Amino acid sequence: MPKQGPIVKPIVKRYKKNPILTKQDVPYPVETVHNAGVVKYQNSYIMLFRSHLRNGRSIIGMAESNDGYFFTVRPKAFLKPASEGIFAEYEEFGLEDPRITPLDDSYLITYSAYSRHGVRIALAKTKDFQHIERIAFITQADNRNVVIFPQKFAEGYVRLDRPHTEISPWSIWISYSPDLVHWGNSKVLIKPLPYHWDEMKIGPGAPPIKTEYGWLNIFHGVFKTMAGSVYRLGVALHQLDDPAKIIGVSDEWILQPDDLWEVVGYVNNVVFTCGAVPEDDGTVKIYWGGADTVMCVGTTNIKDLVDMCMKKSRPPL
Ligand code: BMA
Repeated sequence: MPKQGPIVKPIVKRYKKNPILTKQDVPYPVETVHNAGVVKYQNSYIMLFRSHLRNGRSIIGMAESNDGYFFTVRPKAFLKPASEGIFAEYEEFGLEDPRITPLDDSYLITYSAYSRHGVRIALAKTKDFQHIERIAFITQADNRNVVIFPQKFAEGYVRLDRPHTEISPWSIWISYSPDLVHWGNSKVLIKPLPYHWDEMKIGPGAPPIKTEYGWLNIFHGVFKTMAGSVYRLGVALHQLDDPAKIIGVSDEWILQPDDLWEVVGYVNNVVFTCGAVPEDDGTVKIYWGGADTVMCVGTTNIKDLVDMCMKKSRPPL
């Protein structure tokens, strides 16, 4: 028998019955179920997940749960590319990676819209997860992974986003808006760190979570290897009254592909989050897509994530 190595306690405790949602659970034909936004709505958990169709393009489905672990998928897709107007033109190649932010009496949904013009972010709104209203495109091409903070600040609405340029590739920026449609005053907050697990790209993941210590920002980071790229999750803490100020960025990742369905799938070696749900007992459920193929969940303590940001921080820029 091989000798047992040291037992290292994982930061994120994986749910034993992962994956929690796969294409077999979807009552219409899809090839994947992944990168879902999740939020608490009334007494249930709502999950908006991405699925590849057999033409390689994506649509968004919806599932509901009483406990955050066992989800039932609605019989019909929640959002498909629009068929007319400006939305049809920019959604032609599909909809990806939805994030949900509760704000006032509505839920804001940001998703990636793909078309021959590139990828950009659309904003939609729902009050009841039955009716959805498309509002506007809120980025230009090649700026995605937009997560909106769930409150209005003195400076207006605030979001984290991820523009990309050759000189400063794939970094996390902050932008402000008076009305959720027009965004500006952008500045860069966190960049990939050379020869670090996130050296190739970083981008916002789950919409920020308010804690007494600051805003928790669970993001993804990418490392390029000879066998392709590895997507992992990291965490940063932003100041409560001014989220442009970083308190700390954990030097270490909090989750990496380990389970078979995270290591092998539609895209190998990917854990990618679009949503996390804080609970009253100080824990948080983090939801992630495994290998762009299935949905998984795990729990961790908010205080443990905060400590990782404060005790061993890497430079944000
Ligand atoms: C990113 C996005 C995600 C995807 C990830 C890994 O660029 O496209 O939707 O999960 O790549 O393939």
